[in-house]
Amino acid sequence: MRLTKAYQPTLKEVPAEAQIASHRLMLRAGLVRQTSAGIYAWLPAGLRVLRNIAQIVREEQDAIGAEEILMPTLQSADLWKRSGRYDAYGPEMLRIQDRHKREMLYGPTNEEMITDIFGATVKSYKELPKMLYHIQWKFRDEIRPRFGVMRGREFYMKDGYSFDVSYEEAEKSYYRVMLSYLRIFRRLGVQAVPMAADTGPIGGELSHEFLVLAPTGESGVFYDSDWEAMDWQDMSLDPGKDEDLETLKSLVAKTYSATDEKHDDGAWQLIPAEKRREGRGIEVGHIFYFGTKYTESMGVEVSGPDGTPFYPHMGSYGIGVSRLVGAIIEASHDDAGIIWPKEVAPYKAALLNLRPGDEACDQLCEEIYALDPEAILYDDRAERAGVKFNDADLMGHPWQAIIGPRGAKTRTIELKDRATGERFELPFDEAVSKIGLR
Ligand code: 5CA
Repeated sequence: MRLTKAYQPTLKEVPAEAQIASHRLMLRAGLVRQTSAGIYAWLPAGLRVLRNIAQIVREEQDAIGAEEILMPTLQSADLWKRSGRYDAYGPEMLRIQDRHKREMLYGPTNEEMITDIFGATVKSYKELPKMLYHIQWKFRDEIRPRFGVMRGREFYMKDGYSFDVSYEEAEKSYYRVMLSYLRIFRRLGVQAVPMAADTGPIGGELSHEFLVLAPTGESGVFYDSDWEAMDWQDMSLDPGKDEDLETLKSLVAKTYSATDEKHDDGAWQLIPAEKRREGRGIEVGHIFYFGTKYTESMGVEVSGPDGTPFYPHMGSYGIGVSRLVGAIIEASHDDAGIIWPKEVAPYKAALLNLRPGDEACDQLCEEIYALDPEAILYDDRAERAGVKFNDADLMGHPWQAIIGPRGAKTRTIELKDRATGERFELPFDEAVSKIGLR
């Protein structure tokens, strides 16, 4: 994308209402605009990041055999009356009436809807297990929306649902999703730790939250440093193998982690002092096993091997996709701006033409840009070099390719690694392959 053509409204002033770094940076870098309290429009660069995150979530969910669907945002109140949650959910639910005076609502989550769809279409134990997910906008009328997309009213969530024949099978689904989540967060370039959690209005017995470690997080967290060492991509745990799921379960059971709500000082004292880590975290995911809570209350049965009907065991699994945009920035920024992890960055590189109009500079820039116009943000504006450097740092692309008249003559490209600040002077071929353009 050429910056002279792009809609990339960066702000010079720090917006007064933004209290935390990610909110300020998202507004300054032109990723989002607030349209009303807790509701945001996603602008091109922000939308790219949102989509990149959703795509990683999708790939890793598909890899454990989950199937993607898309349920609507609007739901009938009748569904929620069947489960008994229509009244229980309270003022956080946005209730709507259609022209026929039928009660509707903007979905805050989809347990009821998926249970209803499942019940109408799945009749036998032979069709189990099933794991379905969607990535869809949710609405919760939060009493105090704040911190930008971090606690919004309308937000983008991946929510998945599993159906199994028994507790034992449902527990496997649960740990399968946990493994998928740990891989997702790793790919997103953030350190996320699962922590035993309360179940709140979703209900159930077994639940973990995933917290991205960031100094400005809302929750206090305590964990064993072994969590930092675990590389879920390298550990080659196979979500299809029961023994690997057992391994994960025992790792989780023996490696301490807790939010301040659940912190246990006795267990904490047993960890060697040099391995104790205290900090803050942002809840980016939450998984639940709640057994037959919804299948029973909504009367959804399937027939078992001997023909006797039974209630399938369920779990539900959420990831805050839009919240993650803020959480990643909280975990990865400096005074100059955002530092995007490679897999989520809106562009692989910013290409800074320091002398637009200079023939050699223009030509070399065009040549680089042509390699992959989708992956490069080409700063071709007639602006001072300082302005371009500042904007590129603010926007946080993993690489900056800097072209000035001196380098252009010898076809040398100066690269700056945004994360480390390291600079490289490289010939054309080496430079473009380092950025990942070839
Ligand atoms: N039905 C379950 C799992 S699918 C559920 O709704 N769980 S949840 O309430 O914990 O939400 C899942 C995730 O959505 C949270 O971990 C959080 O990352 C994100 N989330 C929840 N509320 C908000 C909000 N107001 N703004 C942004 N993200 C949110």
